[in-house]
Amino acid sequence: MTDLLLFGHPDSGHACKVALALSMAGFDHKTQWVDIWADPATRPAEFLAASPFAEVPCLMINGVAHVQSGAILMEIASRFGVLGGESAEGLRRGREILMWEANRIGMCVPQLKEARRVQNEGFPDGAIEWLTIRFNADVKNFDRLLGDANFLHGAFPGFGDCAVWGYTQWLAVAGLEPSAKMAGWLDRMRAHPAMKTPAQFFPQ
Ligand SMILES: N[C@@H](CCC(=O)N[C@@H](CS)C(=O)NCC(=O)O)C(=O)O
Repeated sequence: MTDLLLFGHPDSGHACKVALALSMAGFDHKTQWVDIWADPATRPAEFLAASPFAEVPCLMINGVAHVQSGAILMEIASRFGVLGGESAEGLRRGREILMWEANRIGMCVPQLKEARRVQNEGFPDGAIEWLTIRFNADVKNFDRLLGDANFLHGAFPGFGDCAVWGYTQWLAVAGLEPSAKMAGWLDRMRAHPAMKTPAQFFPQ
């Protein structure tokens, strides 16, 4: 039996991506809450030894550390043959969505969420507008990627859907509006039986 331990925090969309994938795959796993707002040096020694940048998520698979949310999602899908990892086509689809998400949504939405939290303090003039313009382009491309399907992987959500969920779950918090297609997808994701709130994924 595979031993899975996920280090994370409810404020981390990157960690939520992995927690959702484990939940959707139905894998039993343990989680450990790591305080991402505290001085990194105060984080648990086991975590600091496993995560080179002291960042979450970090997934221990049979005691071996895996970091970087996209790489972890690919590991889960390909190693266990789940969430798109059942076929070469599903893996390719997921990889393409992961690269796109990391460069686009994963770049602007976390920043806009953080800007709201700190009331724009430290964000240079024009940064919010620029990030918002980028997000508006991302929404149009999300619509193209989704097409007429229910999920980015088709009839069922895959690891690409988990990646995009990570931060789009907080569009309202970031002061952003989804398109109608994206809103429908968010509703379907939220209604999935494996979905949990960030606090449920990472209880303290
Ligand atoms: N590229 C990384 C980003 C991970 C990341 O930025 N983690 C943040 C939380 S969202 C973190 O652990 N921050 C704590 C710190 O930097 O001290 C991934 O995809 O996993």
